Amino acid sequence: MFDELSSKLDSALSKLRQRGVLTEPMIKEGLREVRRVLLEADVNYQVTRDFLNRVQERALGEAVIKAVSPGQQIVKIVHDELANLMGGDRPSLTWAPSPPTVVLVVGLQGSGKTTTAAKLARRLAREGRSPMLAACDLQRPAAIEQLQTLGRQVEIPVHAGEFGGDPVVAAQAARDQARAGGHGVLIVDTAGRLQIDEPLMQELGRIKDAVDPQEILLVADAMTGQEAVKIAQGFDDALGLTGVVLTKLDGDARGGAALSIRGVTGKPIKFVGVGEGMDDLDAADPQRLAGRILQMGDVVGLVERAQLAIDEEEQAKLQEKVLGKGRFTLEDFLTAMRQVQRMGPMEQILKLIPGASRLNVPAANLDPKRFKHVEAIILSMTPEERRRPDILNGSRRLRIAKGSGRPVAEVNRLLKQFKEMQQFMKQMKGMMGGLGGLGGMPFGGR
Ligand SMILES: Nc1nc2c(ncn2[C@@H]2O[C@H](COP(=O)(O)OP(=O)(O)OP(=O)(O)O)[C@@H](O)[C@H]2O)c(=O)[nH]1
Ligand SMILES: [Mg+2]
Repeated sequence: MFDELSSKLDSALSKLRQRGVLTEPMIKEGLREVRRVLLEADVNYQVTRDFLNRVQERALGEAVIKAVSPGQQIVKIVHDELANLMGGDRPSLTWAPSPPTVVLVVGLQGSGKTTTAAKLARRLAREGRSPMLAACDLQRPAAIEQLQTLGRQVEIPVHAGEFGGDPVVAAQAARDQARAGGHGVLIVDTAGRLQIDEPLMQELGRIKDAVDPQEILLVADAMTGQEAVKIAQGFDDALGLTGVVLTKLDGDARGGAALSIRGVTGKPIKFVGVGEGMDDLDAADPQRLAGRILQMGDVVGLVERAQLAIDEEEQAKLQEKVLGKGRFTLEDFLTAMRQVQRMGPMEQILKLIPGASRLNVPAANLDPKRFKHVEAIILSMTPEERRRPDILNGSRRLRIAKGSGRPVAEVNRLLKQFKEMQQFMKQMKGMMGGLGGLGGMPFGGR
């Protein structure tokens, strides 16, 4: 998978990796080579440009980690940004509030729709979703048979429409049957064409209207590179896709489709086909895909650990402040906040904290924008003010408000929250006598 892209990226980046010191011209030179490699792999021009701008910005701006070489740090940045190109987080399917969830599988002829439908059914069966398949490609008798055969192979029931019949009627009947049979998911296989044309889109549009699918997945052949991106755009314009399944990644696909689809269409790759077998469908994990493209897992892991170590150092210092003798200042507050931010989206972190869902934190307070505002306010203070917020009188607050571009009321609110937090920490200190962890960070409830 992506063999050529991998080895070329490797040689482009290994030059950077080998140097002890990296100057700006060296970085730019190295990234120019990365650019060439990406374009050769048929990655969209605009996507490549944005990608390199982000990498360069980070490479020039990021704090140097002493434990690793600058080149290794760049490898990690490239890795992260490759994953970001493909969406960053692992995408999931949307489930209907009342079953069955309908998944419409669409795509051009020979892209792998029927195979993917059966693979997906097997996958979802293993997850306990009790799927059913619907054969709604009624143009060729062989198409119906193919799905029936695959259905038997993966032991999933198939509702087949009648050869030459109306696929809309067949899809509706399949949905009724799935509902009656208590199936959790209905996967609808549809007909393909050689290219996007009006009759196909109209037919798919009618099926969509009739069965109201939660997911419309485009199955696209990764070997076609940029062409797959164009096809995805066409299908999205006509139907509104919820995601893409890239097939034939086991072949010598160059990577262009995988790296461009999300950037150009905004649609996530949800699964990837990696072979003809019924188990050859992987959930598309951008981190893992990035790892496969950039086969430098050792370097990425090394930098991650070094970053983690820095975080741990900071955290130990914080903990000392919170529970030990030190005084918790606004500076520490900022550090803590940045750490929390680095962990990922607030909602996800909250899910990990037992009982946090009951805290009823208003959604607006979890907004990363709010973090930015708090950061701007604290950064507009002098170091003295950050350490001793008591000196912040009215005129100082006004100056900070102007400096940060936030209303005075917000400055006041932050200071009030900070004070509450200091008090809370004092209590904790009393309770815990210096033991235990940092505890819950306040998420800025009013
Ligand atoms: N190597 C490989 N082959 C695949 C993959 N997915 C599908 N194929 C093969 O691609 C060919 C076409 O697959 P189908 O599932 O029949 O494609 P389709 O989109 O349903 O085709 P039509 O119904 O004719 O439009 C078959 O030989 C599949 O085995 C994959 O991920 N890797
Ligand atoms: Mg088919």
